[in-house]
Amino acid sequence: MRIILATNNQNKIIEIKKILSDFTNVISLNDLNIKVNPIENGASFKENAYIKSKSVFDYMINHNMLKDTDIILSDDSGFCIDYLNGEPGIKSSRYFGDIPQKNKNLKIIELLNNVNYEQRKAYFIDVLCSLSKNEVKYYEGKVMGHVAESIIGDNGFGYDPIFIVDEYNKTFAELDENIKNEISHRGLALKKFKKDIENMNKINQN
Ligand code: ITT
Repeated sequence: MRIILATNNQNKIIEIKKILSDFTNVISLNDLNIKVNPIENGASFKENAYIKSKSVFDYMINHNMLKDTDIILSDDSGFCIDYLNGEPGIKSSRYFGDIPQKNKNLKIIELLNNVNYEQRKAYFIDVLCSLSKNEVKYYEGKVMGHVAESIIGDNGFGYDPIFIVDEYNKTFAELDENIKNEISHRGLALKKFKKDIENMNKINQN
């Protein structure tokens, strides 16, 4: 069984490969020389995740590359802030347009200037779509926190330096990557995916 990661985000690939390190055959699009650029015009994380997996699925079918046991795994994720009515949400990667991530983080801090702790509530959400020739499945993970008042920490990527995770009262960018992967939206969704695969393998062995 190959698990093909349908993402162009290198940071996600690093995290997912680490979290799925028990599986030997986790492959990126680069590894297979697959070039896709799906238009994420779905109305939800779930729809966008499906669009990503399906674009790779179609590419592989068209190029005679898809094996019966292949799983195409995509991830649509987002940073949702109460005060901004859930934004950036599904627009997280294109929020404020094509500017450096650090500037996006600074703009969010500015938008929330003088906003109280309660209204700074935010969460990260991740919806995985696992697509094979036989079935499509979804797995969700969510982690609660607050928007920081400044950029804190050097680890991770994206909005990590402005997301204070409640469980640790630290930003994701301050946490060791293993801790982030243990508690993050992506880590939690992947844990469910992993369990499902392990259960399926057990059934197949019996
Ligand atoms: P693919 O569609 O190719 O997977 P993407 O970056 O466009 O890559 P998303 O559509 O899921 O992926 O965008 C989610 C954005 O939310 C992402 O670009 C980051 O800015 C942010 N994000 C998601 N997970 C994050 C995390 O764990 N830490 C920080 N920011 C994150």
